Amino acid sequence: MRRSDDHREPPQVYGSNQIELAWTVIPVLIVVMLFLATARVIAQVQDADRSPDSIDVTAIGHQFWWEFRYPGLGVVTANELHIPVSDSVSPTPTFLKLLSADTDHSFWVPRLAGKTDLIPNRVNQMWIDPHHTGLYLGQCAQYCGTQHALMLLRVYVDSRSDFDAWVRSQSRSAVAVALTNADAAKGREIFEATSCINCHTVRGTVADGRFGPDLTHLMSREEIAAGAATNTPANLKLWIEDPDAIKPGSLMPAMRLTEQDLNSLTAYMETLR
Ligand code: HEC
Ligand SMILES: [Cu+2]
Repeated sequence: MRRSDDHREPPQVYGSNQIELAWTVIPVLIVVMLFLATARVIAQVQDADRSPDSIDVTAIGHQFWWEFRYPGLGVVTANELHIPVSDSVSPTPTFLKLLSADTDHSFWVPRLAGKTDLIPNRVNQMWIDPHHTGLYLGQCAQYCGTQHALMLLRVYVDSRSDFDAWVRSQSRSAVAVALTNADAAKGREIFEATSCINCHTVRGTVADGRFGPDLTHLMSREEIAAGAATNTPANLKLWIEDPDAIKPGSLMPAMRLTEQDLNSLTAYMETLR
């Protein structure tokens, strides 16, 4: 209660330099620390340290499959990416350059890294650094058309020696087959006389199309059509007869071949090891 005869004002305080300095400087220091910590993490995430043993892969998204090109190693494959294992002592991360041949796709292997989109007319980059060998499953994570859901991918993380052996066999041209296997030889003739060669490459033959997967080492893959079916002779034959039976909406046409031609073509495909 105020006494009625008390007309004095209470002491007036006009700021405190000490307090103001403290509550300005301390938050500024906190922000600077957060900035430095964030910048460090961003720098680490954006660019891994390259080792002389690191490999580069160009991944190209297509409706509805993945093309993997290894510049410098002479390897072109599809849907099943092989990379060498890394370790924490001397990391050998793999660097991916992501492109698209048609529309937006997204490279997503949850156990290896977050998603990165593949955008037409744009080059995106990412790197992966797995420390355990094995098979890592992934899929396209950006809706890209009818068969977006069957645009799966497999990443095989191999030991260095397995990877080197894989590169050696993949960089070979298709072996000039056939002389021994009449059916396969017939199949090769049909293949080379049909529009298969406009869409597919088999290195060492006239086939040099790039619209569909490179078939030079087709039999080294466990699955066909980006994970739509396992790579068995029956599935291969069905695929060539009518791709829509396995993957409705795929961009490979049914070629309306005779039963005999289908058998020969399948026999030829099976020589592509
Ligand atoms: C108009 C282009 C086109 C023609 C012609 C064509 N293909 Fe394809 N082929 C494709 C495309 C695109 C794919 C990938 C489809 C997918 O996974 O969605 C494919 C996939 C394949 C596959 C599976 C490859 C893999 O690695 O999964 C085989 C095998 C194949 N084609 C064989 C043939 C044969 C044999 C012929 C000729 C009888 C032929 N193709 C004609 C476009 C074509
Ligand atoms: Cu896609």
